[in-house]
Amino acid sequence: MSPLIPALEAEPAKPALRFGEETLSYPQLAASARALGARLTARDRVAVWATPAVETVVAVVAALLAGAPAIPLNPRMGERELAHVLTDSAPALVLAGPDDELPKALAALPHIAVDPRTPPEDSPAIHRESGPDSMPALIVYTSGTTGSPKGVVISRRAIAANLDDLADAWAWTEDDVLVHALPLFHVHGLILGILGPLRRGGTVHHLGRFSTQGVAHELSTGGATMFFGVPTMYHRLAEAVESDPVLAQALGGARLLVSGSAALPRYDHERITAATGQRVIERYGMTETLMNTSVRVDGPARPGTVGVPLPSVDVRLVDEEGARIETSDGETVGEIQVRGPNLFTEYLGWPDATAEAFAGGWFRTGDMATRDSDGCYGIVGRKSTDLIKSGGYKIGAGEIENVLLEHPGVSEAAVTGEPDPDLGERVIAWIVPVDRDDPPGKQVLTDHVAQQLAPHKRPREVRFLPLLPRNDMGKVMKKELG
Ligand code: MCA
Ligand code: AMP
Repeated sequence: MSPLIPALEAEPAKPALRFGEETLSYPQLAASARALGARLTARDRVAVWATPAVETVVAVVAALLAGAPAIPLNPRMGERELAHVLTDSAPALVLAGPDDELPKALAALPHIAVDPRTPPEDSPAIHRESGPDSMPALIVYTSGTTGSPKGVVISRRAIAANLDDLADAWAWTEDDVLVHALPLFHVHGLILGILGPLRRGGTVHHLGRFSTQGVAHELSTGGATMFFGVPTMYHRLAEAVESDPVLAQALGGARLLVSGSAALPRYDHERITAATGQRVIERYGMTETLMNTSVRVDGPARPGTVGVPLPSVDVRLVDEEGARIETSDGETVGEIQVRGPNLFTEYLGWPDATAEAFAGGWFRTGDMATRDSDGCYGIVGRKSTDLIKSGGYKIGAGEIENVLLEHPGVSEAAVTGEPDPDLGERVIAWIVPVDRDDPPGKQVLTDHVAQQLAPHKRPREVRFLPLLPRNDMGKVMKKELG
């Protein structure tokens, strides 16, 4: 098999990563990941406490070298979610930074403190990635419409094929330096944002936390050539850029600005282009499929579309009966289905859910789109009202509803997404209280959710109702809420 990160063998004398003041060169990253990798056993799953720090990258790279599937964990996950992920994925051990404080559920597992410093020369080390390309590399947890999140098993082959497709679409090379501010426990931040630059032999500068000034600084004086962000970040850049000539110049000078994880509204595209002369490129993907389409740097700009299929990805539109839509009129809407080496292997431990996700070998994304005469796809919405995208995070309504229903003051609960200029959508909880005259406090309910789930899943607003609108079958009609 060919290595996922060839530069770990070539060891160019250049920086691989920079997080704040901390920089690791390729030889340093290779040495620390090899030493840590030697302490891991192939095929034992390892949980990685995925803070935005150098330790997370060393841990993931070590697991890749050892052939141990890595499960990146959101360090802000609530108790319920963490307990679920640990039971569902049964990691053999946890990798975390030496100063990280782990919650009780994790502290009970065997644990290795990740040390990014160069190990002594005589310490045992793994020298090459081993095992077949089809081996699971990462298990990334993602929300579904109902129930708890599922572990999406992603192979090394899928990652390699997809990153090479993106390199082709974006003319991405070892000379690129990425400015990065995304979390490291999802596909966008971890695969595109970290493994992407490493596979190319390039460099990534992580800001730790997003700020418009941080992005401006890295693009203007920090040597960065590109930025990957979610639409919320671009919205904040668009808000700031009109009155900030330094930011305008920095964005204008970038080689590539890429947005994804949710739709970037045309208005934000236009504001950024007007202030900087720069166009933002959109690409479309999903945890289960990695990236499927992108606007190409060598193609037409097409703001408001997610571009054309990547070279090794087959994309089709399908109507309600499951028939392929042949027209490319920019109007006919169908579900996007995809096929290719980019697809996930399975939902960990959920064979039925895996089987249901496919139609004759095609993965059913649940995203609805049109295709125009240039072959560009335009996402128009989702099949399900039970999935919410807020700040680029996918949030399943069912998971939040289940937690709300456990509160003694809640009789019925429905969760919806409402348009929000900054977050894309914001989470709204609709509650039928047990006692209409004495409903639970709104803050009490959001705190209850925040304790069990990650902060981005907590409702921004709670609204009380005497009853939920239901159809004859008793199903809540979410479109009537609001
Ligand atoms: C949230 N907060 C609240 C409430 N809700 N506080 C009180 N009441 C509430 N109801 C808190 C948050 O915890 C946070 O706390 C603070 O308010 C600000 O929240 P917010 O503005 O939402 O977030 P932010 O911290 O400013 O971050 C915005 C962000 C972030 C940086 C855009 O949403 C983000 O990193 N998004 C990236 C998501 C992502 O990576 N998606 C990729 C998925 P505190 O201040 O304490 O932190 S992979 C994918 O989608 C596919 C593959 C793809 O195509 O990429
Ligand atoms: P996740 O499950 O977190 O990986 O989120 C995947 C979902 O994000 C997709 O199914 C789409 O609904 C959405 N998505 C990702 N990129 C885009 C984009 N550029 N435009 C619109 N929606 C997007």
